[in-house]
Amino acid sequence: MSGVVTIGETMALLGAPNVGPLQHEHSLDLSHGGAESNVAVALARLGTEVTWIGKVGADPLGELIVRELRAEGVRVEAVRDSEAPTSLMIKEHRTGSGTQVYYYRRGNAGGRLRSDEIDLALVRGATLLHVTGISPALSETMRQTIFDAVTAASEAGVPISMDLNYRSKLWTREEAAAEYARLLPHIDIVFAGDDEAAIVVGEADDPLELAHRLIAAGAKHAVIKLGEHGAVAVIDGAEHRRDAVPVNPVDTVGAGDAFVGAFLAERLNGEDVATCLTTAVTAGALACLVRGDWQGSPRRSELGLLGGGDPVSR
Ligand code: KDG
Repeated sequence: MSGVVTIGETMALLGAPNVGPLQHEHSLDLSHGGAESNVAVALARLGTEVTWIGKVGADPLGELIVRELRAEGVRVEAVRDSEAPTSLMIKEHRTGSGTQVYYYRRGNAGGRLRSDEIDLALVRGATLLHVTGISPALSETMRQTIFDAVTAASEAGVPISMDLNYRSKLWTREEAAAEYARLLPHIDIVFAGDDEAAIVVGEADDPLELAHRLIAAGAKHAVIKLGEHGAVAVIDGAEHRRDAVPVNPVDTVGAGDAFVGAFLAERLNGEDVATCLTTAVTAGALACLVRGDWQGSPRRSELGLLGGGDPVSR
């Protein structure tokens, strides 16, 4: 068994250290980010074995991604692309809580991963395959790669989780809806924001209705992430609701990935749905407190940090 396997693009990330217009920043913090590798870090920090598969440029930013993910305990299967660079993402914090993301990724290495470059035996031997709706938006090549991996996992009886992760800068709602509809029948557990679920199943006042509709569209189970309003889930036909853990966020980008990683870690540990949701909203809240896509994702020992008690630990 290769533990959880996830496939996707990870970019170098330049984050503004201060609140304010990006054009007045004189230096930026260098790190990395990518929805799938953020989930991988969240899983690894909670003790789940996980492999990230992706393509990076044969350049220092690609090396940074590989090295930092390995340092987080993620097994990395990275293809190096000598013909295209590693992608870049820049984050501006124009207000204290809002984040603006700029991508420099079109045609770059991350979207050029072909299925014949992936060891599909890793996918077939996984405890779970995790994919997102970002990869199919990157290129036709990546769309096919994800579909091939999903098909291989499906045929091998490996459960698949998918976060819809709609990115309006990459494709239209119509394009996304068609691809989500193609993938959903293979998906064991789908994660989506309420706005993302609506792309494929239409608007609904009650998020539980969205979860039921995602299941009607083919997924076995569905979890709707509602940010500061918590989350709802329909698992094995049963409905669940969970409030958020209130925090003052400084950067919400990546919080959904911390949520997904935590939910999956608990589910793979055999925990009940209430525990999965509690750990997930806690991880999401902790992730929001730190600038960076994954740095705030909690280790197991940190899950109680928001529970009150003595603010100083020594
Ligand atoms: O979910 C966080 C991601 O949005 C971020 O890490 C970068 O993968 C990314 C994307 O496409 O936005």
